Amino acid sequence: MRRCVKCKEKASIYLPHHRLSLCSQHYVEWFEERVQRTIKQFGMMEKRDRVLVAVSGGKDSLSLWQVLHRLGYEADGLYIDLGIGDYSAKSKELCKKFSERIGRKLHIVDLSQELSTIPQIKQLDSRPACSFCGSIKRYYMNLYAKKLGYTVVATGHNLDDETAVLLSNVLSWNLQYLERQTPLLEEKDGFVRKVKPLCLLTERETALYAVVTNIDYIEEECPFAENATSIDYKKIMAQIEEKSPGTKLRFYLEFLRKVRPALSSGTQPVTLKPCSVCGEPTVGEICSLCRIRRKLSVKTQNITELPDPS
Ligand code: Q46
Ligand code: ZN
Ligand code: ZN
Repeated sequence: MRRCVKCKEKASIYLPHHRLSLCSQHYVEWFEERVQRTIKQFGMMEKRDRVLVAVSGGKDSLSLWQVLHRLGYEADGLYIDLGIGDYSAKSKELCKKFSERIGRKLHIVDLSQELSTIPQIKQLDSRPACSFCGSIKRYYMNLYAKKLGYTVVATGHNLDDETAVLLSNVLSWNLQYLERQTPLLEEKDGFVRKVKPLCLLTERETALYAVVTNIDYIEEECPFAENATSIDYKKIMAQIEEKSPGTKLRFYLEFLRKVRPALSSGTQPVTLKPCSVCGEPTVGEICSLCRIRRKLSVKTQNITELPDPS
């Protein structure tokens, strides 16, 4: 029988890549300390910062919100209602309930009012929903963080998310994306600082934390997620991790330690300028969100210009 390394009681959790056995109570302590250490290690934020946590109703973002709150950070939530049927309705309710539970404010952005819902945009965009949904979410997170006076945006990306993206970027040698892959993006050119305090914790570890601390989170996946290529990369990484525990953590940390610094000194920094339509930072003339908005308005015009069937 495995025993908790802290209290010697029966362990309920074993973390193979740390060779660590813990009881539930000490697991929660370990998890929260690891988040705090990650924040310190990368200089992500200070207690004086105002933090906006991007919450989706899933285990990662709600766990992150809870940990930051327990660690004493001034952390509120931002939920973007993407209008994806029951999935959005249910996840919004869970976020509201959770914000009441921890007594912190939840800001809600309704995409149907701001732009259009993800399923509606999907009808006129041939790309996988996740590719434009991701940039829409980043746009509104940044915009609302600035509007509401937050100094940091925190997202619940975990080690599995980070290594899946890293593997995909390495396989295509996308140097520009690799250079931007970091758990801390400093405030710059109209972007609020962005941090990923769960980047050294696996999906399984976050799920355990959510279960042990009774977080009510949405278990269903977004209906568009099944087409996401990142799922395949996650599966590959999981197979390697199974055979050789610790690979994911090593892959990610060694990239940050050895490869990324060399990349940032060798690549040309991307120049950003204000979008000529909305003024938000972008690499081109018009930002991706305004291009979607333009497509939507063309479509609406076409609909209104159709002859009256009567
Ligand atoms: S919400 Fe949006 Fe995700 Fe759904 S459409 Fe893809 S990116 S999967 S985290
Ligand atoms: Zn214990
Ligand atoms: Zn724009």
